[in-house]
Amino acid sequence: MATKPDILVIIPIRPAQMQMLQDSYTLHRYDQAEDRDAFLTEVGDKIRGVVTMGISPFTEDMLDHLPRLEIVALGSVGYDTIDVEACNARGIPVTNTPDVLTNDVADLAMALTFDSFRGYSRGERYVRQGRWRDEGSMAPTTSVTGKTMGIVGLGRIGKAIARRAEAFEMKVAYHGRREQSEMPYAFFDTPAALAAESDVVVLACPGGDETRGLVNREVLDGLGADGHLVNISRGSVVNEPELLKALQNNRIAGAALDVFDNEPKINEAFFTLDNVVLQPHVGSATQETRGAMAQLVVDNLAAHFSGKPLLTPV
Ligand code: 8YV
Repeated sequence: MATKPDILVIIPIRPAQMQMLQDSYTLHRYDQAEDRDAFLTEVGDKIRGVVTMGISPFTEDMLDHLPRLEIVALGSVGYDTIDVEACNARGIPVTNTPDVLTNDVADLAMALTFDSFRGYSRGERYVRQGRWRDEGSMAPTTSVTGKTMGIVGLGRIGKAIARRAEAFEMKVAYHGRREQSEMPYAFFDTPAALAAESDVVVLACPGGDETRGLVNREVLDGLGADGHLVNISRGSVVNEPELLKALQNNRIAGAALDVFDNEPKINEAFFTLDNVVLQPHVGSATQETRGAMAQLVVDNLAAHFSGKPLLTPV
């Protein structure tokens, strides 16, 4: 019997799919190692595949420890922490999990938009704290109908958000690397110009160096005192100290965030603000979608090790 290929698990996938990996490969649990550097040095020579996600660094230095590596299979759509260029330069393909998470992430973007405008989370706190009983009705909030949503990054997820926004009778505009003239939405060539025209800016672009700090003071001031920011992309896209200042001084109306700098130990200044909605990075976190994402990891590895074309190479 042929020996099972050795796989390094940097971030595990769902239990059912981990079991499938266990059946077909010899797994080396970097995620459970006490001394990770020593572990990498110890097992690196035999590793042929890596399982990880685009929220954990995978660097050229790690590649140097993996001379027989053939494939990196990500359990995420994002790959901003993965040195894809260095992998590809060594002929190592990287796979990710597009499409299967699009609807869930777009749903969260809409839910956050509604929450920021209509104050659902705030309302929930208002009821639980007995304030409805003691103080009477909560102050009216802001309607979503007819407002303009500016989407940064009109990729698969951005387009799914746009379709939902249209169904809620919002106007849609966007900023991205290039204009997509086939799309029926207004294009703005800078995020600040988009923000100035938008009631809510929704971030749906990839993270990484290209978009780092893209939402800066100028963009926040473009949104203005009635504007909202929704982020379902990566914390790195926002200059977080500037966002905090804008929220603290009510220079924007509100923000609804699924992603942050330094997750999960996020800046606790957010905890004290009433004009921000906070979620623990759950855009794709449904049973269905996380299962489908994990299955793509299994299927991409199976395709690779049986000499078939990869399903979803980056
Ligand atoms: C998950 C994500 O948080 O796919 C991504 O890029 O950010 C999310 O779907 C990720 O898979 C880690 O759990």
